Parts: sequence; C-alpha cells; structure tokens
Amino acid sequence: MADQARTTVLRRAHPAGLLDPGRCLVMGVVNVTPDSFSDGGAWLETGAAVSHGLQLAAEGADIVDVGGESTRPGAERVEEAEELRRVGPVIAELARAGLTVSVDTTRAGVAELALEAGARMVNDVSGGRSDPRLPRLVADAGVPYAIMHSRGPSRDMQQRAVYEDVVREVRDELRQRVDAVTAAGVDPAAIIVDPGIGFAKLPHHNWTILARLGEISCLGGASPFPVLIGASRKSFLGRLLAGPDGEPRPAAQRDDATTAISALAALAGAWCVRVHAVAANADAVRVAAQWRGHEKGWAGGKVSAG
Ligand code: PMM
Repeated sequence: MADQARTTVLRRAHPAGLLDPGRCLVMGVVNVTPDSFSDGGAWLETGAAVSHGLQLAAEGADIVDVGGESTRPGAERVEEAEELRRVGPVIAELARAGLTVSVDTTRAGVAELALEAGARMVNDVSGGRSDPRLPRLVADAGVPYAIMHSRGPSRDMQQRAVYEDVVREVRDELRQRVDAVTAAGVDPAAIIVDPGIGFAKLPHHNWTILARLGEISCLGGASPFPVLIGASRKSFLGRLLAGPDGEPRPAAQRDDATTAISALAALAGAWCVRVHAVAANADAVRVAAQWRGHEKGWAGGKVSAG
C-alpha cells in the first residue's frame, strides 16, 4: 500500500488557469485580521497588508492568499461587510501590482468582489459547505478553486476530530465535496484539494495525513488532484517542539519546522504549500524539485545541472 501511494503521488497535478513552474508552488499568507493565531493584528491596516503581500512576493511567493476572517479553532465569525472592508482594497492593490492573488473566504459575496478586484483564485476552507452560492460563482468565473476538508465552523470544530481511519474519512469527505461542487458546475480541472491540517484534527491526525498524501490526492479515483497543504506555524508543530517543561513552542518559532514540512510535502508531490514566512519555504520547494527530478525512474519536472 505504501509503495502504491508513493507511485500515485509522484504524478504532481496542477490546476488549469495558473502558471506551472514545474515545482511545488509557495502561497504566502496575508491575514487582514485582528485575531489570526500566529500573526493576528500585524497586517490589519490596508497599507501594512499591501506592503506585506509585496514583500512575500519579493521573497518568492507564487501566490498571495488574502483573508479577512480568522479560522483559528474557537474563532467567531465576522460580518460580511467587515470581511469585505478588510480584503477588498488589499486585493485590488496587490492585483494591480501584478501579483497572483487568491482570496481566502467562505462567502460568495466576498469572493465576487475579490474576483472583480483582480483575485485569480478562491480558497474556501469550508469546501463549498458554508455558502452554496460560492461554488456556482467559481464555476461561472472559471478560476481555480481550493476546497479544504473540515467538519463545520471553527467555533467548535475540534470536538469533531474523531476518526477511525483519518485518511479514509478525510479522503471520502473531500470526495463528497468535489462531487458537490462539480454538480454545481465547477470544472474538475480547476479543483485543488486540501486535507485541512489543524481543522477538526488532533496532532496525530495531521501527521498521518501528511505521511500519506498520495492517498488524499487521488480521493479514491484514478487521477490525482492538486494538493494544497497549510501546516504553517500550526499548533501540532508547537506540540512536537515543546520544551522540557512541556510548554508548546510559540507560533513565531515554528517557521523552521514549517520549512521542513514544505520540503517533505513538495517531495511527496504537493501542488502548493501555504506559509507565513516565504523565503525559506521558497528555497525548500526548489530543493525538493531537484530531489524529485533526480529520483530514479521519474521523468517529469525541471532538473538543472547545478
Ligand atoms: N489554514 C488557515 C487559513 N486558511 N486555507 C487552506 N486552504 N488551508 C489551510 O490549512 C488554511 C487555510 C489557518 O491558518 P492562518 O490563520 O495562518 O491563516
């Protein structure tokens, strides 16, 4: 089974509609929120958020993902008007500067204005469950659509982190979301799947999923979907790196571990990693691309002599 999973994941998939550099992409996070778990409040003001997005692009982000609503466990929802007020001007400026911008939202109203402002991709942590109008909007716009696995709103999602076989259940639940959004008109070639690291998952669930990405990417079918991984600074890394007193490592000191995950996920065939600190991760995915390119029997990707 392990060999089979590795063979499957080696076929790195890429969604229609975005440039393919032949390696795992890096998505830089711009949280225009007061309460995100690792950088809440740092980029709440429009000018600061725009500068941060430009900085992430300069450091090597292929995509910048702009969100106006925190999804950390226990977070309450914000009003749609407030979410729009936060992300609209930031997306417009970053798109005007030529960046590839993704909007991190579960609402059709926010996605619609974001696409009008120049966003070129929708990242929906509810996988189309939160707002049924969102898949239809994405279908009409014809943009790439990341659908993430979760089990309901952030407020109480950790209570639903109960699995007998986490890989099978996440894969089957993602498959249902893929079927639902394609029934709403989304082109399967535009779909990116995300197992939702930290969303209704305990630490051992996250590690099992990461170690078996190949099984997630195929969703039980023959062809792989592009896989997006958002592990950056998440609490399972803090738990892994706890000090001798058992205190989890703080979020701001989890970037090296995040980079290690990015290298391994890219090696396993992930399409993109979503990270807060871009520079080291941009290096990591390039290292992984060379590694993959030199693996015996693998014929795709770009390999340099260097
Ligand atoms: N995680 C967060 C927010 N958006 N989107 C996707 N597709 N995958 C994720 O894992 C994900 C996400 C929460 O992290 P943040 O507060 O650092 O943005």
